[in-house]
Amino acid sequence: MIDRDRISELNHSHEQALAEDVDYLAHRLEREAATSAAEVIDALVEFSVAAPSWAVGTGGTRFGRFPIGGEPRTTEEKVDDVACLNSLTASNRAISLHVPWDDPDDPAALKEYANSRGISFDAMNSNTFQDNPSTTDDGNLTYKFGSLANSEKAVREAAIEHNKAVIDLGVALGSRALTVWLADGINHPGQADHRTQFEHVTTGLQEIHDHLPDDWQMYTEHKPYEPAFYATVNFDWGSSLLLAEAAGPKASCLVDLGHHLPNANIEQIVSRLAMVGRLGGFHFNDSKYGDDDLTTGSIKPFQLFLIFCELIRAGNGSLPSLAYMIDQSHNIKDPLEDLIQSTEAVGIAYAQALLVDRSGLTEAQEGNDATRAQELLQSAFRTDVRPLLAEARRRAGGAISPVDAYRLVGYRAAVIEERGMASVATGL
Ligand SMILES: [Mn+2]
Repeated sequence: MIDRDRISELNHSHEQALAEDVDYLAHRLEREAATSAAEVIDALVEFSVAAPSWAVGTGGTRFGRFPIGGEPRTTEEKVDDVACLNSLTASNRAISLHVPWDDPDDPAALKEYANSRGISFDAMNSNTFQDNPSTTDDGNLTYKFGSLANSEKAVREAAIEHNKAVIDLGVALGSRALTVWLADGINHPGQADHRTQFEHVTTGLQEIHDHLPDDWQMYTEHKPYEPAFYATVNFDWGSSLLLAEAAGPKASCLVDLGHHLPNANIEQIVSRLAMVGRLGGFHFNDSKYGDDDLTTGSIKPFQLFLIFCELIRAGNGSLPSLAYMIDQSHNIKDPLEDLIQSTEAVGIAYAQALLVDRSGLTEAQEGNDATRAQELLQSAFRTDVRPLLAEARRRAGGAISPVDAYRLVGYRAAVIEERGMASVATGL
């Protein structure tokens, strides 16, 4: 964690300019927007997007990995990195674990460790896309041909047991949700039967759902392809919805922004899932071609804005309480800098969506005034709301300029000193 006094010292040189920017924007919004600057700042102070434990290390591609140094060696060190991130952004108050990449021996101690640093545990992620000796009977079973969809009953049972164990671990950590993303699928036409695979997954998810405590949620996360390149069992939002509905009342769909075929209208998918009460949460990232895991908002910021417009629509003017999480893999940048930028992008889209004149938009829609509707959306989207984000961070004890502050405090150099240049995060 970065000392609060050090952050306020770094904020000092930005404070005058920020106050002027916020003042200017407050006057403009009062004149032009449906929401005041004060309301947006309050909403941003409350907002938190979880950071994934696997994104604080350097990700790679199948062509290699270029470690940055000082990468977390343990789950505790991943928590330290997220605590550092949160001390700067004041909006990453939870970490999402991936099991067994993260498999603490003493969950109570880990919970205590994280909570003392202001970090709680977001949705747990079960991993059945690779063989893990602890969950595949020490190598006697393999997920090579799938987990919940596998043709062998013993493998399906091992995958179910693993998910139940992840729930139990999450309970000990204070988490409230399980996210199930499955690599299960088919690489070669004819290799397996589409319907049989889907029925196996449905049965497995029902069993896992029955293991959820009363106050838990389960999220089904779809993805069109990769690592299965011909057919994936849970390949689109329709399959995800069928699985969530079949699994039970605590199941809903998780939308990963990179898990759609090119040009899919993700905001419309969000609208549909929210309409039927099965929208569970998000994995934020951005992409140009496929599951590129690029910095959120770096490629399609307008899409991100339109998604938040649908969320505000679903919440009748405010953001619904869903699981909001970043899911990215960083190959070139310092992972923490990239998470700062992604967190900022999510906040910008949220703030801009709050500015939309919703009653004016409804009026334009009912009058079939497409021009007016576009004016209203563009007016919100073109507003530079960054001063409101900076002000929200400042009020919550974070940094006005978080990337600069991160560099000035020398966090990366300090963790390289402590953890070494060759440290590797578990799971990477
Ligand atoms: Mn994801």
